[in-house]
Amino acid sequence: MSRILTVVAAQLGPIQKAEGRDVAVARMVRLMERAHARGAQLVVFPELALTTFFPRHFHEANETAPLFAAAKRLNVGFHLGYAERTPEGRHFNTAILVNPAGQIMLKYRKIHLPGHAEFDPKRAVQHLEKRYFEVGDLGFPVIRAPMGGLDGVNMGMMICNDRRWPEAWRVLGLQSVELVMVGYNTPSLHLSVQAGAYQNATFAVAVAKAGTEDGNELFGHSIIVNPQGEILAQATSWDDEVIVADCDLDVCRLGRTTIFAFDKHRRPEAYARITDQIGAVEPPEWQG
Ligand code: CDV
Repeated sequence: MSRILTVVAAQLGPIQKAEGRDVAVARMVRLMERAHARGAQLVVFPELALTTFFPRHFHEANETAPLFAAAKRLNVGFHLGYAERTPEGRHFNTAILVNPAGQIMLKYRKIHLPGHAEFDPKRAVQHLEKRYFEVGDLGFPVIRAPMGGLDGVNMGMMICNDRRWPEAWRVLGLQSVELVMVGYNTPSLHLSVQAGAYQNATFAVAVAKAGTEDGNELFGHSIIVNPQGEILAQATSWDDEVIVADCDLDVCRLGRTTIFAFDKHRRPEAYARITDQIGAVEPPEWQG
């Protein structure tokens, strides 16, 4: 029996600094409607989807109400990246997974924050994620929850730069993830999504903010990838666009029970450096 979930990557074109979050949310509602017309059961939006990439302001919950209403009306789940401010005033680069009833089923806070914390006069373009956000404190969680017509789908998330780190994928893989959602604002790179999906026998949907945003090029190329690491669908524009794939989640079992049967083949006793060490060290010199 197959377990098919129809997943849509809802790529967003650029959101300029002057553009209000209400405008971005209205664009996202239209994308959700287009996704629904293509049979979507789960719609995935990019990282920091409500604003231009650099978060100079933080979202208020009520501004996303139209998204929750559209999800209910269309009976689709969605994934949304946004800049979170907690009641205590802490800031995180966050993604949530919401079911059609509007319940938040999973929250993830970005762990790998690229860039720097202070203004760098040598850089033409600043990347101040370390200034604006704290390192995520929720680990890399996976939840098994109903989605589409399926009783249980194992879903996890990462955000943009996280996808470049195999450790992030493996932590999700070790929780039997079947669908990884990745929102990004990036100038480059698919390989890590294809490799991560393959090495952990999971589907992945990687969704871009695309085009020229506040003078900066964003890569686009949103993709949906299968557990063989093959691209099932890819965006072709630099604008708002939906791409769709029917993901048969039972396909994940093939990799998991053969080449990547973790319980049979992993050798954690040889991996200590991964958790004991942060930076690389030099190898010993050959004394021959
Ligand atoms: N939003 C990101 O995390 N972007 C980073 C930077 C380095 C461009 C990335 O890895 O894509």
